[in-house]
Amino acid sequence: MNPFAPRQIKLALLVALLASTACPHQALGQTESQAVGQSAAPGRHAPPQRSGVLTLTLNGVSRQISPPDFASMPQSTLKVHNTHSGRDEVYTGVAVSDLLRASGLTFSPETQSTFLRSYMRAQGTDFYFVLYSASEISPDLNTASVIVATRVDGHDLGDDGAFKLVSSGDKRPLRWVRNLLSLTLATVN
Ligand SMILES: Nc1nc2c(c(=O)[nH]1)N[C@H]1C(S)=C(S)[C@@H](COP(=O)(O)O)O[C@H]1N2
Ligand SMILES: [Mo]
Repeated sequence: MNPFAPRQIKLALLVALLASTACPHQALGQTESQAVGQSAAPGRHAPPQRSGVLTLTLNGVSRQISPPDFASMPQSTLKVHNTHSGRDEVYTGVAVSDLLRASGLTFSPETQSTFLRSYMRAQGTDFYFVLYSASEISPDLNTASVIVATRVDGHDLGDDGAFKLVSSGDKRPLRWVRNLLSLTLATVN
């Protein structure tokens, strides 16, 4: 049969059209670049997939941290003004610097050269992710606080999940990550 018969071409076009209209964002094999910039419609969040445990990865070694682990760590409080909601909020949780310290990473003259070119990638269950430089999350180098919050205003985080990354240094809450799933440290060579 002639492979270029008009019927075959029409069929191929139809198949291609159907494939392209299938919602790519629902695909399980979603790539990071597709996920970047995705966000819920203004004022409404996508149905949240709640975060349960946090995966902390340092030097390629991952550690799972659960809410009970968090409760046993030193608690930090962060008062911030959420310019998105227009409200003042008080978050409590664990400072990222304390999490990193517990995994062996602190700023010191010995770690300085690596530290200054390292960054942390914070990702939510919806694949939304942001970067912080290691210097930005170190109280030795920065006045801002960055915490993994587990509570806000005395109650749990609700739809924002078990964990939410919050920083006091940002003027807008764009790098606050709801339903935080992972924190991954990496160094630029
Ligand atoms: N997991 C996750 N966190 C996220 C986002 C997102 O799409 N997913 N959007 C960010 C953006 S762009 C903003 S403005 C704030 C809004 O947070 P709020 O709606 O909870 O106030 O959350 C940030 N954190
Ligand atoms: Mo936003």
